[in-house]
Amino acid sequence: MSRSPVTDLYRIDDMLTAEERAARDLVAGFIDRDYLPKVGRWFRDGKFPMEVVPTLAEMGVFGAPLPTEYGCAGMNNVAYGLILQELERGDSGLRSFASVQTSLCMYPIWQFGSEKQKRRWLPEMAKGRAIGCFGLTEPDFGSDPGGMRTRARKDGEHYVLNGSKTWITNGSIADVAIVWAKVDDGDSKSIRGFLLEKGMPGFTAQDIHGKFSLRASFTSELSFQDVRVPAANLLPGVQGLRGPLSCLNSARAGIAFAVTGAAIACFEGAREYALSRQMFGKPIAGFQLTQEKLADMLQEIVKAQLVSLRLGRLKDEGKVTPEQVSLAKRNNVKAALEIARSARSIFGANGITDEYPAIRHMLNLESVFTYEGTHEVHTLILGKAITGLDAFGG
Ligand code: TGC
Ligand code: FAD
Repeated sequence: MSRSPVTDLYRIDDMLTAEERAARDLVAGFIDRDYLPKVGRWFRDGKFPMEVVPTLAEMGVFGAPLPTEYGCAGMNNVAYGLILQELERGDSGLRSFASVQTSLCMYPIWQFGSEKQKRRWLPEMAKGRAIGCFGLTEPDFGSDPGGMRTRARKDGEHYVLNGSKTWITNGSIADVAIVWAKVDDGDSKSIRGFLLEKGMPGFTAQDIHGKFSLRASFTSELSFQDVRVPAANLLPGVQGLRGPLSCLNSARAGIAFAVTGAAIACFEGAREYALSRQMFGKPIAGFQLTQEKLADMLQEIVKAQLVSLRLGRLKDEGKVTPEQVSLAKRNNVKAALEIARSARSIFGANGITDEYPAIRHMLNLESVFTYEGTHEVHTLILGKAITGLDAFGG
């Protein structure tokens, strides 16, 4: 699914439709022309470049797989995955922005929202005029979100929210936050989703600083102190942990596609460098040990591409299962992280600078390994599917 004959050894491109290739190539052109020349500065400055948002919207990135009746592009999941691959070839921060907007914010509004909520938010979000975030993780409940402490108490025509969320992508720049909270109605403590709007009294967001990863992305803490949320802002269509976990299925499938973009950027950069860097009187690409690294990288890229393409097709046929998503996220992120580390070594000392892409991708992929379900959580999801035994806790 790469445009280069070297990374598309298996001619996977031939398995794509003309529309899928066109969606990918449009975004690839933007990344090469407008994003990659500047990403080093954005990463150093620790800021997400808001100026790229209108262009992403014009290319149909936000809400790409959602229906056209809400102003979205109505693409299939393979085309959407390929777009994410190109965004991540730019930087994981850029892809994260699109994943959160689409899979974690627009998707739940579309899947579980009222018609009024859909009409209000989806067209604006597709145009990039409204930004969304997704608040599930809490300081003491990351891998185990079912234990969350954030509470929503019914009070007449409102719910009153108290609690906090952390590690929330786009938190400080979001116009709307999907916040998952336990509704405390005496006996019933079901998890529900709420649409919190920027500026609601008692709702604040603070950026997290000191990150070495996902620097070109805003990551925030959210705090709720007696936030009065109209009952009309409750997502009516779902309750229980199933709600947020359904959104994660969609985002995790996107990540499986996306990380191949980071892997390709590392592989291509390392190959080019190895061909030009001379040591012991010849290009380092001519040493067998370097060739082994490049062969391992290419082999993993080909496998990851095949896994994600099959996953996308299953999703488009409505046949995908959470276990299939876990396998793809687990395999492809680990492969991409190992490729980035190996590419970094080919660049030698130069590889620790941001003049070359490997270390930035490597650092970003450390977050991707942890978010959207850690590598270990996906191991246990597969372990449960294989054995029927739940090894999570208790
Ligand atoms: P468990 O008892 O297994 O399930 C509770 C209910 O949820 C249902 N369910 C699912 N539904 C849809 N999709 C899935 N993948 C589902 N997995 C489970 C299940 O059927 C049950 O439904 P019901 O109706 O019977 O109640 O739940 P558990 O508490 O044992 O937890 C299971 C576990 C550990 C796998 C889950 O909690 C988990 O996935 N933890 C990881 C948390 C996580 O991934 N957080 C991500 C936060 S968002 C983020 O990282 C964004 S990063 C930014 C970016 O993407 O760029
Ligand atoms: P913990 O759950 O404390 O895990 C720590 C370690 O223990 C991990 O290695 C884990 O695999 C392991 N572990 C935990 N339980 C088990 C077990 N049962 N068996 C074996 N090992 C176990 N969250 C959101 O809600 N919205 C966002 O937009 C968002 N964006 C993020 C952006 C970034 C840059 C990062 C880094 C995180 C983001 N997250 C977001 C949070 C992310 O989803 C969590 O970090 C993740 O779910 C893991 O939770 P934790 O960090 O609390 O780790």
